[in-house]
Amino acid sequence: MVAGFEALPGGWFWALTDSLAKAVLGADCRYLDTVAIRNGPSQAIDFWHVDLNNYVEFPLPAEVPRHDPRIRMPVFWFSFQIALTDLESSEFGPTQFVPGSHYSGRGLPTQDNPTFEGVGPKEVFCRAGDIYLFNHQTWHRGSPNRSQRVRYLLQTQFCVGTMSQRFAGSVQHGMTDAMLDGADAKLLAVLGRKAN
Ligand SMILES: O=C(O)CCC(=O)C(=O)O
Repeated sequence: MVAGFEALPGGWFWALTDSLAKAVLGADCRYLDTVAIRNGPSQAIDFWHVDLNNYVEFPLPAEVPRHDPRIRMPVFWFSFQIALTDLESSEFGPTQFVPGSHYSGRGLPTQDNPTFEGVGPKEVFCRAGDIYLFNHQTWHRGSPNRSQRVRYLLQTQFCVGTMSQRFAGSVQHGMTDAMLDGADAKLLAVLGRKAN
């Protein structure tokens, strides 16, 4: 776990993530946590999954093939991933997603090259400093790091305000008063320290 709060008030990282998170989740969103992912050679979170132990938020019965594409699926929480090392080709272990799979209403049908409506995994190639957002309901994984380079990513998560209690037991921000010194009302609100 990386606390990192001392870098937040007024910093570029905070300004970027706070404004983007509010655009996706609404003004009442809450910051959850920031973790670092470090994958040495041949390491990865390489099993296909949706997050929270494959928790499908909008499951469908077998006879309903998928969610209606005209619906904009609600997003309750999501991650930013910020590459700290280049992930410019497959050997470096880019994150993989199965596009559209958050509309499936199902968990992973297979670990072997899963597809949704004929579309297979796509990789996110990026350079250190690039940032991408993803919905945890989309089938995803970190592909195996087949290089000798260590792969570093920063992952920062936000959720809608009404869901913040869902994570209260697992996310321990552990902020001291000194770390919050000078935090403005906006920052306190998104940390759940004060009503909006
Ligand atoms: O390492 C990655 O790019 C994916 C991480 C991941 O799947 C996760 O945090 O749930």
